[in-house]
Amino acid sequence: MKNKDHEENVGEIIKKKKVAVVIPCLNEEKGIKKVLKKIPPFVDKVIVVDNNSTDNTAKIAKESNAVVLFEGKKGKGNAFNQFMKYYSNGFDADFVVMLDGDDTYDAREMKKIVEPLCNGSQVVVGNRFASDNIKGIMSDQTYWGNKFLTTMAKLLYGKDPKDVCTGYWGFSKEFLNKAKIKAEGFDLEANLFAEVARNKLNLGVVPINYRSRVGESKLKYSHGFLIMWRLLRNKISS
Ligand SMILES: Nc1nc2c(ncn2[C@@H]2O[C@H](COP(=O)(O)OP(=O)(O)O)[C@@H](O)[C@H]2O)c(=O)[nH]1
Ligand SMILES: [Mg+2]
Repeated sequence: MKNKDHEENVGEIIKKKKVAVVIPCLNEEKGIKKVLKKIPPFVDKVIVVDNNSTDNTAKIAKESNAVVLFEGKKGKGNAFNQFMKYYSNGFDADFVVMLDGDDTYDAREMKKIVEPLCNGSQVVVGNRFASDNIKGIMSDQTYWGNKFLTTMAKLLYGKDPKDVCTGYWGFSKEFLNKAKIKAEGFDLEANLFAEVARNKLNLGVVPINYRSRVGESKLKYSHGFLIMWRLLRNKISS
């Protein structure tokens, strides 16, 4: 009974909050269509940040009533910073959820990310390692690379993100008002985590499901070094 009351309470809180979703997207016409169909009804606004996709990503997003922001410089970090500019120029939201446009993260699970924000977490990460059959989805190299980067993040920052490279994040206003993101590309998530630590914010970790992507990944193994460097340089400069 207590749990049920709590569930209802969180549902009520979510309804009263303004929740926005940001999706960095480059040539994800197949994925974005699926993701947008799964966005839960409590979400007030969806923002897709496009980098001159050569396919129908922007068109599909606009047709679904998403705000489409344009970023000229390639990279997921640059796309996120374009959203940060939009946010600091007056776009108001209590909570912002970020996920990929490739349908690897389940938009229907978004409540799992928002719930800890309602309960006081200032940032939330979705942990893909809790997903069934994760080793069947990620190659061994990707799996162990992600494990290694997460251990490095934990050792350097004294805080355990469980999955530092996850693409499913939830942000509070406190975080969005304080975070300074220098990452231009796939070091974005490492930078987000470093900013949680630098600003001494509390981090919630929730188990999520993860599936194979639609379309082609832009991530290369060499990006592992970029992520390592981001973890190190932010630690050194903090
Ligand atoms: N706007 C924008 N989005 C990007 C860029 N690079 C990657 N993304 C998006 O960032 C998300 C994560 O990229 P993805 O290729 O799925 O990487 P992976 O999840 O690590 O395999 C996807 O939604 C991509 O479309 C970029 O240069 N610009
Ligand atoms: Mg992806």
